[in-house]
Amino acid sequence: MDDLDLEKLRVPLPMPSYPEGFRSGFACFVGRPNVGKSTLMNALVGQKVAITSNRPQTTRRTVRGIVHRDDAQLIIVDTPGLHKPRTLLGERLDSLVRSTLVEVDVIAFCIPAGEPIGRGDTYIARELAAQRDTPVVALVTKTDTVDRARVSEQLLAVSRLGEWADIVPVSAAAGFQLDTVADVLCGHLPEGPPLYPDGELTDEPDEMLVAELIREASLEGVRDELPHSIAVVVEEMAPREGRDLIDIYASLYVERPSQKAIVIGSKGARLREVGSRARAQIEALLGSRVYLDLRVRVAKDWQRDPKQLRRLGFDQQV
Ligand SMILES: Nc1nc2c(ncn2[C@@H]2O[C@H](COP(=O)(O)OP(=O)(O)OP(=O)(O)O)[C@@H](O)[C@H]2O)c(=O)[nH]1
Ligand SMILES: [Mg+2]
Repeated sequence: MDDLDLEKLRVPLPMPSYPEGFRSGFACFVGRPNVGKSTLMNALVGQKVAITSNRPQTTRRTVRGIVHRDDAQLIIVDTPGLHKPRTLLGERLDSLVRSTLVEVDVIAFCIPAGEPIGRGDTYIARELAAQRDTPVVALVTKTDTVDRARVSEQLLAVSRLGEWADIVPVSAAAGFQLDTVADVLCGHLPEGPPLYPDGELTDEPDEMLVAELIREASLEGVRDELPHSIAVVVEEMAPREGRDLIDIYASLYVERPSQKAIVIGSKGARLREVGSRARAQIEALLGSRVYLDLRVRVAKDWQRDPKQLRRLGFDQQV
């Protein structure tokens, strides 16, 4: 997983010029699973840099998305949803979020408009109150799912939950208040030059984006615990000689043989569907035709096994 040292990234690029008063820096999105953090980051960036799904715990790594403006460069660090960890993977994700919080200029705490504030939110609010040096902005997300009265109620409830630098209602789906969110977050960044080249929307390597797109495709239609059990690794990715085609060899890991059967489906039908959904997304991302070889493998109980976690790339983050 990510080697998270944002300080290393604070090296200014040799930019020819940037306007006086230009701001740049990092905002971290935190909140319970499934509250719309990744969807909101994608909407602000203007491109899908993180996968999303209606399954909790979709995001498992910190993903950086970059918002370019005339007056600022805002680097959003999307994090895995915080919840009570039940596995070693869960614990690692939890500590990943904690280590991210101390490195950013502003924290955005996401709470959905349509759900009552629960124990999970209270727990996170308490954690954030301990980050005394970093301003926290509360974002009430998914406002399109409820009526205006409910949004007002939720704004009030959130204001009682802690001390916030600002509270902003927003809907990524409806494009409501996206500029306001960006304005508010940029207002908390220090003055300084851009940290990423113009137009760069993420610093995720292509292999990682591809693996995530395959995982996203595989989440559709699976139930219960299975989404948690799926991990994807791109083993090899290279342009085929003399052809406008990229060959991608990827492995989709599950934890048990019974899950393997589910993912593959009757006569391989499900796996073929996942492959073609993923391929369409990957071709759009890479701007090239793609041959995707997708194998399903079992890595027994990988979420609880330190060795397997390392193999699947979840070790460098703590
Ligand atoms: N109606 C509506 N749905 C939204 C909005 N934002 C996100 N969603 C949906 O909510 C679900 C969760 O979105 P994600 O962005 O994956 O949530 P997350 O907070 O990143 O979840 P984790 O990565 O699991 O922590 C998805 O099905 C999204 O399509 C919104 O503004 N309006
Ligand atoms: Mg997410």
